[in-house]
Amino acid sequence: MLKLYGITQSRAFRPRWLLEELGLDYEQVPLDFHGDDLDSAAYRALNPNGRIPTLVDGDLVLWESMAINLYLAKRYGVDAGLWPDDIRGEALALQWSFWVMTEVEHALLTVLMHGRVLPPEERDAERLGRNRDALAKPLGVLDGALHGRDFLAANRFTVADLNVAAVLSWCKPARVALDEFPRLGAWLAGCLARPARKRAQGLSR
Ligand SMILES: N[C@@H](CCC(=O)N[C@@H](CS)C(=O)NCC(=O)O)C(=O)O
Repeated sequence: MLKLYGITQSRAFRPRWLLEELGLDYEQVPLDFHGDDLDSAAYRALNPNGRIPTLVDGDLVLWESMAINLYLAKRYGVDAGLWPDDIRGEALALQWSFWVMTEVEHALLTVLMHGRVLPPEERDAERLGRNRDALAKPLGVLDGALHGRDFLAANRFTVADLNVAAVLSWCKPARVALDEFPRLGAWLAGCLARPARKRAQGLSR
């Protein structure tokens, strides 16, 4: 059986959402990034980075949330339509997955940490403002890409949408308003409304 290491309140949410979309049998091993769960020799043998998530599928051990999802979608998601049908769609799935990690993730996580998560005395208003401002450009790029299309890599929801939406799901807790990006806002709401996303996060609605 597939094994996913990492609590859902971490980047392990990304593969967990996809596993729910795929309807596969999997075991989640809820290692936490708080405390010393990730320091054990047994876990470091799987993931020498000491980070979550890690996926184990038979003798394949994979880390990096986007790589895990691209693998799962290609290996198990063709029939479900989660992997694009042609090389053009595959290229777009790679593009958007790399893009969200390099152009969005760091700034959005910084806004989340310095706006909401860190204790008030550890928050840095300058970093918060700078990273909030830095988000305007990539969010505008995504909004523009959704002009005249409903999905990122095919004419249906695929792993490209899931990977980008999973990162952008931090917008709400980070209080990043999307009013200026109406197409992005509507697309994101549609992605996050999927039953598999709610199951992955244990939400009923
Ligand atoms: N690029 C990695 C990042 C993984 C990562 O940083 N995970 C966090 C939890 S969300 C973690 O394990 N932090 C523990 C630490 O940094 O010590 C991915 O997307 O999988």
